[in-house]
Parts: sequence; structure tokens; C-alpha cells
Amino acid sequence: MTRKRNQKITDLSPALPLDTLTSIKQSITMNTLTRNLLLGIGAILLAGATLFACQTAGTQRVGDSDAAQKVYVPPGEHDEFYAFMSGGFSGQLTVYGLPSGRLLKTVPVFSHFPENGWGYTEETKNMLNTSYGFAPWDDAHHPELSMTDGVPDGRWIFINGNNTPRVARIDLTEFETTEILEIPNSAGNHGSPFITPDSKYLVATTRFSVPVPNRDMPIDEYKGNFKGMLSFIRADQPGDMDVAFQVLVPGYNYDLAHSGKGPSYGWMFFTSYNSEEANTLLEVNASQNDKDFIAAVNWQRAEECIEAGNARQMPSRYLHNYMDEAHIAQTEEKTSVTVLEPANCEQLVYFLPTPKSPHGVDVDPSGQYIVAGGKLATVIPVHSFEKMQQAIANEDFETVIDGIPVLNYESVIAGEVENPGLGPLHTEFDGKGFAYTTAFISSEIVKWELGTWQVVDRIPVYYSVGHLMIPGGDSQQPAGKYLVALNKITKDRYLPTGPELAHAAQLIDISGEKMKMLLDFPTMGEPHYAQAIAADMIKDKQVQMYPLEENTNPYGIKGEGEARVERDGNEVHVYMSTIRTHFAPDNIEGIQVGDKVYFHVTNLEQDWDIPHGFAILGMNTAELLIMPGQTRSLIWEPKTEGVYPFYCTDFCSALHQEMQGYVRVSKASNNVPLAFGTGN
Ligand code: K7E
Ligand code: CUA
Repeated sequence: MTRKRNQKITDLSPALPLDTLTSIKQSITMNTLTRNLLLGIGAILLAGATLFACQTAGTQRVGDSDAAQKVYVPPGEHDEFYAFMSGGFSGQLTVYGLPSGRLLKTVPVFSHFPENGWGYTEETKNMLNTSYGFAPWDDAHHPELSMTDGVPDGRWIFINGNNTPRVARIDLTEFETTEILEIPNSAGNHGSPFITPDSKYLVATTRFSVPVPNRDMPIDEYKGNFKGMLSFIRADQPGDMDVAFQVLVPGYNYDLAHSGKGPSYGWMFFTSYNSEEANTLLEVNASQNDKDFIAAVNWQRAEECIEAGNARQMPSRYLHNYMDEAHIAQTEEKTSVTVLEPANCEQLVYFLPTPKSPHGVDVDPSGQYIVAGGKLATVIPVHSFEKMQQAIANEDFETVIDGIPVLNYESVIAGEVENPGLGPLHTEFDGKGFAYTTAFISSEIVKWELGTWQVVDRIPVYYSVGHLMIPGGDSQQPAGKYLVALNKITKDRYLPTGPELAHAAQLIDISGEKMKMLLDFPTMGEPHYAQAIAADMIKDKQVQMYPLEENTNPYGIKGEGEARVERDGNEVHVYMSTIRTHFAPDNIEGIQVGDKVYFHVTNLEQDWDIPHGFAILGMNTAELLIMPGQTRSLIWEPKTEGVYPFYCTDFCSALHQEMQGYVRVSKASNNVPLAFGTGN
């Protein structure tokens, strides 16, 4: 795709109605002013500036100064919410504060992260193992907080790897990825990792149906041979994530999911498109049918069928990586998975016809309504769980596909939201009876009322919004104060940065009747979805350091007295310590070209926020960033003789620049004895 230079704002979306365009233009002027306002110091100045703004550019600005105050978190104060944004094609998770929009951290998950050695160190590299080999990149779309009683509980956040199907657990006491599970019989784990209200299961779906088991076969024999797989993963046992069971379904593209709650607890809802089972030119061929399906899966029924022996074990090789007690990633291989077929388990799966190529599926806080984002539909269809139950009881079926009854659309639909904007994708809820849906093509958020299905408000966003997020907005208790729009295209919104421009989050106040734009800020990678939780749920549970006496890394040391260098053939192990403000040892001789040198660096500090770094000249991988009490190891293979300095990379103290050392490398088979100095 090429983009025109100097494209005018009016070229962005010809489909935008005129009043939207006007407000885009207004907002651009407004935002220049907002920025100027924010540059001023303090709220009093802000108030003054606002007066000026009002005089020069009309009433719109009043809302703006209000906005500045609403997002202003004074220096030293904390944000009200943690927001977790997926990194999309960065494969990571980023953490922001709300309402300020301040970036707090990148948590490496599926991708190498040389900033701290994630995926390079001996302790972490197993985390990226898959049955396809080492896979140090992925495409992460959906962060999902663990829940207790239908409410996010702040224990963990999960995120999916879309490309090489995986799911990761991030522990929110450390903000570290502690577990990654590969999903077998799957390709493109998109509809994931949506979780049940009790965190018992999270799910993973096949975006791309594939032959199951995968094998060499002609692609044009897709129909009937390629299959979808809906996986249920045990989520509430940290360190022990596993595929509890899979449900084999027709070869559609399974896109997104959400769990039932309240009355619909025990059910999981999955959108699908390509019910045409096309294998080429999907933009046309998968857009033929007026309706595709939401698959409603009764997972409690699945448990019964498995108990009754109706499932089979399918040989499948997939890997599970987890951090052991010594904080070292271990990989275990799994060799089979429990598979259920709807034909062998009645009342397990029902199809709800849903217009048209639906994307998002979202369940309202009461658990009664199932909202689909029919990206090519002219309405937002809302299914009723109660009506669905009734239709099932009445066997009100249009047809049956592969043992899956297709319910009558008219029998299950609760209502259709008219005039929802173009390209509806995702919906969240405010807990006050309203739903908010993104419209990708018309670049707006549409607020509508549950029950009456009437649109009550709409606000333009900049531009092409995918997901939106309300803290707790997919749970039983949303905090209906803020909404974050996650926008794909920013064009003219920020200072330009070459061909690649940042994606953006926009913070919208939803506490009142009318939505109000408060702030926008650029994001990292492509944050498809995000979740947020009250800071109080997490901030006091933080691990501040790892107790040195509990360090069980086999290469860890408890003090400088244990620092040493040992040779074993051409492997050299350096047991190194770091503490303000030196390394031990800091002079090493007797290393030879061709050696594999392992630096095992233990940070002896026992104080919060004092990591040390380690880097050496000519390193081919990454640095180490070692947390207090922790040991991290990297391999270095010097290729030429010489003297190689190493140093601390994290400005840890006044004498940080003095934290350095040398390694002498001699040619192979020389007489330089192995020696090291600790300065003691
Ligand atoms: Cu709509 Cu991957 Cu959830 Cu992107 S997905 S927007
Ligand atoms: Cu240690 Cu800088």
C-alpha cells in the first residue's frame, strides 16, 4: 500500500460525515492548544490560559481546560489505574498509567528484549521454545487480567501470541512473564486469552483453520479437511498451565471470544467468519454469506462429556515453558491433548447466526447479552442468553452442521442497534447500562443503551479505532469512568517520524452523559486490546528485590568471597558479583579464542530499584540487567585476541562509571594461566 504525501485531512476517510470532519479540524486546533496548556506550570496557570483560549476560539475550549485538569497527575503522585496494552507486532506488553498516559514499563513476553537480556540469557531463553524451535518473536493482541468472582483481581495478566500459537502468563507482583504455553492443532491464536469469571479457563482459537492433525495436503481441498479448534486452558494454577481440552469445529476462521458470566457462567462465546470455508481471496470469498456464526460452547457440558469418556486423546507435540523456583525457565514437552467433537457430545456447541463476518464478541456485565461486532454489518446484533436457552429447549434449529445445531436468528436476537457507525468491531460496557462500540471505518465510538438498543452519543476518534477499553469493561463490574480508544492510524496527530507513525490511545471521559475527549498519547507497537485495573489492586504487592539467601541459581554466589573463574574444556564459567560500585572479579586472564565464556552475574544488592547492568565489548547478543538478589547468565565467545572491557550499563550510583573490568583473551593453546582478580 502506498500513501500519498501531504495527504489532506479530508482525504482520510471520504465516508466521514461533514460534521465529523468539522470536529476533526476543530480538534486539531484544540490539541495544539492542549499541548501548550500542558506545557504551562500548574493548574492556576491553566485556568488563566483557558480564559485566553475561550476568548480566541469559542466555547469548545472550556471542555479542553477541564480535560487538562482531569489527566494532570502532579509530579510525585501516582496514576489511578494501571493500563496494560498489548504490543501487537512488538510481541510485548506495555504498562501505562491512567489518566496521565505515562509509559511505565515494557514487559517482554514473546519477543527478544536486549534491554534486559530476555530471551538471550540462560535463565530466560527456554521461555521462547516452541515445537517449531526457538521462536523469539510473536504478535500479541489481547491482554486479559485474571478474575475472581467476575472482577479483575490483579494476580496475573495473560496475553496471546497470534503467530506461533501461544499464551503467556505475566505475574503482576514482578511484572515478569512466568509461563508460556503453546497451543497444539492451532494456527493463528487470535481469539485469546479470554478468561472465565473465576479464572478457571482461558481460551485460544484457531484464526486459520488447518488440517488437523497438520499434514501435507493440497490447499484447495480445504473444505471439510481443514478444521478449527477451540482450546480451553487451565489458567488458575500458576506454573501448570495446560490445555484442558479442545473442541474440534468446522473449518471457519475463529476470531474472538468472551466468557459468559452471571447467568451465562459456564458458557464461552466465539465469533467466526469465513463460514464459506474459502481458502483464497478471502476478502471476497469469505464475505458471501449474510451471516456467519457465534459459537456458544457450554464448557461445563464439555467437562461432563470428558468425564463420561466421550473425548479422545490426540497425539500432539507442544511445549510448556515456565519459571522454576530458581527463576530459571524450563521447557517441558507435552505429547497428547484431549479432543472433543460436538457430534460425540450433545449440547456442547450451538451456532448463533450473526451478521456479517463478525469480529468482536462481548458479553455485558449482567451476562445476559452477547454483542457482536459484525464488521460488514449495518447493525450491531445483540443476542439474548435467555432466548438462546429457550431456543435450545425448543430445539428451534435452522439446521445442524457437523453435529452443531444452528439456532434461529430471530429466536435468539435481543435487538439490533441501528446506525452504529461503519465497521463496528469491539464493544465494552460502563456498568451503568450503556455499551460503547468502536466503528473502524467511520472512526468513532458509539454509545448505546442496553435494552432499548438506541444510540445515545457518539464521538470521533483519530483515526480508525480497533479495540476500546474501559477498566473492567469486559467484567461484571466495570469502572465506568474512562474509556481508551486504541487507534490504528495517526497521520497528522503527532510530530511525524518518517514512514512509520505511532499508533495512539485516546482517553475519553465517560463519567457523564456525553463522552469527552481528554487526552491522546502514542503507544508502542500495535496495541490491539488493553485492560486496566485500579492501581490499588496491584501497587502494594510489588516484589522489591529477591532475597539473596533464597537465590538457588546453581551459578549464583552469596558474596564476593565466592567469586571465581572455572574452566571446563573450552567452557569457562565466570561466577561474578556486582554491588555498588564494582564487579568481582574485575580482571580476568587466561581466556582463549574459541572459548565459550559464561558470565553468571549475581547482583548482591538488597535494596529496591538498584539493578546493575553488564555488557562486554563485542557482545553478539544483549546486555544483562540483573535485579537485586538475582543471577543472570550470558554466553560470550571472543573471536580475536585482545583485551576486552566490560562495564555496568545502569547508572546505579555516583561511582557507576567506575564499575568496569577487563578480560584478557589470548590465542588458543597458549601459556597464559587462568587468573582473576577481585581487588580483595
Ligand atoms: Cu480487533 Cu487482533 Cu482483537 Cu486488532 S483485534 S483491533
Ligand atoms: Cu552498577 Cu552502574
